[in-house]
Amino acid sequence: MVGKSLKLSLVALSCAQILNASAAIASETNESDSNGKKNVIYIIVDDQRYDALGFMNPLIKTPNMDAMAKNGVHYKNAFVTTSLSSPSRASILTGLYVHNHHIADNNPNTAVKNLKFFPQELKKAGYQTGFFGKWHFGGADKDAKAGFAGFDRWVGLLGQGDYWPIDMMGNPSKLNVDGKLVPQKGYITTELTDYAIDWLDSIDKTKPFFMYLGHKGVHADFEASTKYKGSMKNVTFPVPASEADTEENYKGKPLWVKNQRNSWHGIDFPYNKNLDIQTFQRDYYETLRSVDDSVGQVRQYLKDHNLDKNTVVMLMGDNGFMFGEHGLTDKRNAYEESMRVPLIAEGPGFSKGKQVEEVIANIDIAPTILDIAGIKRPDWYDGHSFYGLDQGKGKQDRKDFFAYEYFWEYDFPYTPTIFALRSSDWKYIQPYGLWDKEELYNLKDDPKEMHNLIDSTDPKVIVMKIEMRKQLYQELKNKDGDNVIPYNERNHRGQVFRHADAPPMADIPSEWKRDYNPADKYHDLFPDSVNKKEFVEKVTKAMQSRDAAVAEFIKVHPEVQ
Ligand SMILES: [Ca+2]
Repeated sequence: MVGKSLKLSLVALSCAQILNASAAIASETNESDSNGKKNVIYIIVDDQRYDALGFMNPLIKTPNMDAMAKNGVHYKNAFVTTSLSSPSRASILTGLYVHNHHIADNNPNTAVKNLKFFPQELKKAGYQTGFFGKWHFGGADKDAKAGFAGFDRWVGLLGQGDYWPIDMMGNPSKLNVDGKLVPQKGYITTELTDYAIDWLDSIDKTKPFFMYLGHKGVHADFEASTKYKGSMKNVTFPVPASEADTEENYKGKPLWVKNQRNSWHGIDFPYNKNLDIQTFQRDYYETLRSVDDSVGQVRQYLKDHNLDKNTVVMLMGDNGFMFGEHGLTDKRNAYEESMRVPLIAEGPGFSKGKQVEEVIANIDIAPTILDIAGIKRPDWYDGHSFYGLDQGKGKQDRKDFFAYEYFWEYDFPYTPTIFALRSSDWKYIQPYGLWDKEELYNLKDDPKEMHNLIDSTDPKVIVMKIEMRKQLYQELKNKDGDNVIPYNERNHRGQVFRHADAPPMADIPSEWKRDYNPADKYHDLFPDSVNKKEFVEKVTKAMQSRDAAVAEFIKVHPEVQ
């Protein structure tokens, strides 16, 4: 088995990173936590992509999230190990990869009953615990009541919930409040915040608390509050260079990527609508502004009640979101805009105004929050704490890579099962179960993933490919040491519609095209290596002379019948 770090200088820490870390140790002092246990507020925003932050994108406004980053730590390289609500949220609450918690998609799943959630550990340690908003995995949100998953107080959406108090069937929307269905009264982001602040007001301030605030915003279809509707009408967003349907953009890309353009989650037929992606983005960022207001209200409450010095506030997206990159919308795939999320933390133990470069994943949230609460990391966790990492602490316990896994859904059949390994500088992607291309990107040189290096003949790149494939396979083993693919019962055809004026499907890659009896027909059945070309030439030559050798053998050994 390969060790904690990919054994190549290509992924080693740069000198600049080491210097930054040393400077951090020298200059930072923690705020006092002498008042006892620290409180934690974890805010999870639905589908917030990594750069949906005002300080990263000057076209948008998130002043309260920006203030958090200024007062805390911004983890620049934060990711989810599966870019889909249910699996990602299950990973956040259990500290496990999907292949260990088994919540593979958004459908109901009885596996949810056997999982151990980190708030249960907080509860045991004397924390008051409150859940507000979107749970959305395993189907548990309908039956949940106070006590479920370690939460004393439960105010949950049913499924995805609704922005306004009318559901998609035209009926009144309901919230699950401690096991009772209660009518939703107003705009969901505001209402959830009110419930959360009422709870903060009601709890015993002499005891520690943990609050999980899971917003519906900013999930599609985006519906901004009346306060912000139309507030971005004059904004024009840049179009990603990878969006155009050009030969250059799809050179080296898997066939499924081009084929997904004309689908529910593709730029040519998004949600089967004639959708203007500029308007779509404006709606997204207008909707995000109410979420940002919510962050502001929570932070203000902490300040007003003198709780800010002893309360960690952490903000994260549950997955990224694509606005046309590679011709795609939505999420699920392993490209950066899909799997990368915002992550900011402020409060006791976190530096002020610092950026962390190290790779962090959603499986690290549970051990980190337990660490903040002074609780030992459960030994079954896949993730590791990043508390103190901004000051150089705990680096030895962390890997500089993680596995990405997405399991094919019959609902949205154009995105295949995808396995990937993301290190600090490189990404290897493998589609599973279909005849298509692998991908390898040097993210340092190619952050937008435009140049697939999988067929590179550079020996260093070949070694990287081999190493990353091996490491990925190791990382995807479950607790029993098996590589297993989970799946759910199928009950419908899925979103298969394509627009009638479909452009042609992706062509077979030119490097795969051959005439009859190609000399290298066994090339791709031999393991890859730096010397593979010479090896295959030798083997091919030997195999070509095989028939003559057999004829010679028969001639020399007439006695063999
Ligand atoms: Ca989501």
